[in-house]
Amino acid sequence: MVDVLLGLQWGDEGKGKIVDYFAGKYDVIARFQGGPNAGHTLYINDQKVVLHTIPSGVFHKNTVNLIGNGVVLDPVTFRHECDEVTALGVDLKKNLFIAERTHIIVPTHRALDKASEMAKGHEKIGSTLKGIGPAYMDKTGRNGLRVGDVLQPDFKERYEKLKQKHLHLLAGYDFQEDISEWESAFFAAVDFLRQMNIVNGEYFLNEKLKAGQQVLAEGAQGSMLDVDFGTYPFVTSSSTISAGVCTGLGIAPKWIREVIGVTKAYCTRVGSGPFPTELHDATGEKLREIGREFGATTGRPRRCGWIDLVALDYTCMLSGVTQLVMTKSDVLDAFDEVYACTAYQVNGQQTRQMPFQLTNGDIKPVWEKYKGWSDEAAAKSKQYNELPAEMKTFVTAVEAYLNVPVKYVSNGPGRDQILEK
Ligand code: 2SA
Ligand code: MG
Repeated sequence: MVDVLLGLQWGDEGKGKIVDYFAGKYDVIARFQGGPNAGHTLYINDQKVVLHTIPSGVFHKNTVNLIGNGVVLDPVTFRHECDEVTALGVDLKKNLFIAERTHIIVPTHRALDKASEMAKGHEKIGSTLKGIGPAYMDKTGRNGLRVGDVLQPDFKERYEKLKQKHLHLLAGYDFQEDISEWESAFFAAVDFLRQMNIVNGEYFLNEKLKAGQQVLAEGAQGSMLDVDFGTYPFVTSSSTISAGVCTGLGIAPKWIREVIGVTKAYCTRVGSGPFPTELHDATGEKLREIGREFGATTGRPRRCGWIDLVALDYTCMLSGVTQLVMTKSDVLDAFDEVYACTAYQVNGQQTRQMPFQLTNGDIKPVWEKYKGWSDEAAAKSKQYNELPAEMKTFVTAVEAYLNVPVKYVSNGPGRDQILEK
C-alpha cells in the first residue's frame, strides 16, 4: 500500500524530518512532484543535511528511494546533492532510482525563471529561481526533455532545439547573463546522471506494490502552493495534494491508504502572495526568531503568523487527510497566549471556506485565543502525556476543528522529540 505524507500549509512544515522518522517502516520512499525548489532538512548524526531532489529515506539502509515522473530534476543540483549524500556513506547506486519520465530542468529554464520574475517586478511570485515554472511549462507544453532522453543518441540535438526556443523567449526580456558556464556544468552533470539507476518508475512501483511492499509518497512544498487549489498565481507549478501522487508516480488511487498531513503549530510562508494570518508585529518576529524561520533552499526569511484552521480544513478536505502531525510546537513554549484563526471575515461576512481570491488586507482572521503554557521545559517532555496541559488543550482544539486526529507532536528538532499521541 501507499501512505502519503504532505505539507498542509505553504511548505516548510518539517516534512523531511517526519519522513526520515517513518522511513524505516517502508520499503520505498518516493517523491512525486516538485524539484530543487524543495528543501528538506534532516539531521544525520547531528550533521545537518538539506535534501532537494533526493527522497528523505535515503539514510535508511533497507529502504529504496524513487524520484518519480512528477518531479522536475536539475542534473546540476542533483549531482551536488548526490556528492553530499555519498560523502555520508550512502551507496546511491543501491538505494536511489529515477523514473525515466521525470522532466529535466535545463540552464535556460533557470534563466527564464529569473527573467520572468524580474519582469514582474513587485508582482513577482517570489519563486526559488530554480527553473521550476518554466520546466513544468515545457512539460505541459509538450516540449520538455526527460531523464530517459539522456540515454538517447540525439539528446544533444534535442537540447539545442529547446535551448534555441528558450533563447528566443529570453530575447523578449531584459535579461543579460552568460549561461555558457551553467551549460558546461549541466553537461558534466548529465554524464553523471547517465550512471545512475534510470528505471521505468510506474512498473518499478507497481511490481513492488503487487508483491506487498509498503511505499511512502513524500510531498514537497505545501498544499496551499498547489497549482490548482493554492493561492494562485502565488503557487508552485505542480500538484502538491494527494491527487498528485497518482499522476506523479503512475499508481492507481486504490493503493492509497493513510494520508498523513503535516502542519506547524503556527504558520509560515516564504515568497509572495496572500497569507491571512501573517503577523507584521513583534509576535511575528518572535516566531521567526525562535522557530529559526529561514528558507532551507534560499535562506530567505519566512513570513510568520498563527495557525490558520480555515486553510488547514480546506487542505485536509482536498487530500482526504486521515491523520495529522503537528510540528514545532516547542516554538510556542515562550508565549503567554497562542491564537488560531477559526474563520475569515470577508467583506463583512464570516466564512469557514476558502474564498476564490485571498487578497491580503480584505480578509480578516477571526481569532480564537488559547492560554499559553509559558513553559520552556516543555521541550524536554519524552511522552505526549508529559506535555503541559495548555499545549494539549491547543492540540485537541486543532483536531476537533479539523475532525482529523493528531497522531504525533514534534516538539523539537531531534528524532526523539517526535511524541506519539
Ligand atoms: P517555485 O520556485 O516556482 O516553486 O516558487 C513558487 C512559489 O512556491 C514557493 N515555494 C516554497 N515555499 C516554501 N518552501 C519551499 N522550499 C524551500 C524550503 C524554499 C526556500 O524548503 O525552505 O529555501 O526558500 C518552496 N519552494 C517553492 C515559493 O516561495 C513561491 O512562493
Ligand atoms: Mg522546506
